[in-house]
Amino acid sequence: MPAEGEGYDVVVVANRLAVDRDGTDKDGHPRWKRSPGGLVTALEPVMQSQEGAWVGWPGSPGDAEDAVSEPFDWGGMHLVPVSLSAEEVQGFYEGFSNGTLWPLYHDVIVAPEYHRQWWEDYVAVNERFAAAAAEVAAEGAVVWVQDYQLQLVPAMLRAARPDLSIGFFNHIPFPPYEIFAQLPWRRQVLEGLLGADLLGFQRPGDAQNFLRACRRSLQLVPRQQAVEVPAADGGRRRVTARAFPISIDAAAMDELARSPEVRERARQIRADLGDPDTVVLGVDRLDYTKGIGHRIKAFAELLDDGLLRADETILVQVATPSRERVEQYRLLREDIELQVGRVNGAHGTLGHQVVQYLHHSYGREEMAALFQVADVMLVTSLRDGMNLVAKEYVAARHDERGALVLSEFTGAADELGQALHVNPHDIDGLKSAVVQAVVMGPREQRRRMRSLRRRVFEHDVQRWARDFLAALRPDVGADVGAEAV
Ligand code: GDG
Repeated sequence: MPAEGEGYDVVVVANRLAVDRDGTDKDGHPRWKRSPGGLVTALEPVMQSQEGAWVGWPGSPGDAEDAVSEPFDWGGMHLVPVSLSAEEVQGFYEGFSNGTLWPLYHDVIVAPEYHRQWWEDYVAVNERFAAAAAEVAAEGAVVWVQDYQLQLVPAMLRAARPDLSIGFFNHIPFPPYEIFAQLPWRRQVLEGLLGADLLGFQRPGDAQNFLRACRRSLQLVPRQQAVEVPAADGGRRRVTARAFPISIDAAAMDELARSPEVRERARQIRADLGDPDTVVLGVDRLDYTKGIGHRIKAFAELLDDGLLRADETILVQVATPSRERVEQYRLLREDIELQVGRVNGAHGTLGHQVVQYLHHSYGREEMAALFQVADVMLVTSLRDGMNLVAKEYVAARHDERGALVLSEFTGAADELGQALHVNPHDIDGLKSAVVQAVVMGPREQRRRMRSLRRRVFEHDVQRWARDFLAALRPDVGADVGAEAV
């Protein structure tokens, strides 16, 4: 524990730091830029107003030449890097997090691998994150742990620092017990999570799955979204598990999309695509949970059937490179690229590819422009905690045009009732929804888009952070995004 009167009142613990490395300045010091993504946006105001620290991995192995291991201050936050060796990156991150937990928690779309060495790395790295948080948190601080990579941190932290208020948010689904039960270390994971006071999940069903797992595996009886566990002082402690659906910084996306540069870029993209009647868009990390193959299959069949015309329609698929050192992701890339090649081979003409496949990552401006070009947005995840892309599309459509096709297996489907909901496994149903979206008239687009926008703007990421922190510790929650209220 820090000396009396020292330390930080709010501590976020996440796999990644809030900043990304941006080269080195002329004096050889590391330069940093803010990480993209909603989490940093949502938490920055509370971090700045409340003496906040952020604990996370800087993104390159600790034994790399340019590794950073000393804490530093940046953008009004205190940043605490946690070093991982190259072996730990492999065992903890690529292995246990992305080769075991990710597929297990996404309904075993691919088979999870169970390796005892990966588990040992996961435990060791979670210990390091917990120790770093324990060292910087002030007496009675709030610590908010993020995501499936760090499920053991709550209990480890509580053992070291029973004075803290500990929250945890799971960004991905929590699976039904029948699937979770495969995990050889299921008790340890549940006990790790139960170190928190408040556990946040994307959907109510995820929270229920967690509570059912506690009943089945630990014989704890849930009551009113909570279980009671033994406390260090010999008494009982309540652990609450509830849904707090995450969102985006809707106002920021709206402002970006309205900017003259982005609008001009949207016009240019449409012209570069040959001014087709209909642009259909997909934007995803190249991940097997996102149903990219299902969407291309449906699109290809619509071309085969003559229900879409290759000279009038284009599918733009941005597939952002992701987890490229994990075998399943390499195989997925090969499958998708083969599929794209086949469709273009069958339906393309000289100078015109009907599927524009882009294996790159783009800046936010380009994303906002692409959203405005898209007459139809396709989100066909087989399983997805929330899916922020669906919400970003809505926030970018200030013109109230466009149609969103949305998988019912996303958290976003619970909130976005006016999207066209699909079961991506049902290829015929998916094809019908795409056709319905393509032919949807402007009046219906507007009616649906207005309702979608209302939801996304009222439930933005600032509200998500405020609601969570207010439930964990009302004195802290009141400050989050206060200027936006
Ligand atoms: C996990 C859960 C949950 C993507 N490519 C580029 C780019 N992106 C941005 C998107 C969006 C974010 O990345 C992806 O968020 P998603 O929610 O769609 O999906 P995951 O990465 O799987 O996120 C998910 C989320 O955590 C939050 O809790 O919703 O269910 O799986 O913001 O726009 N951004 C830029 N260039 C790209 O090429 N700038």
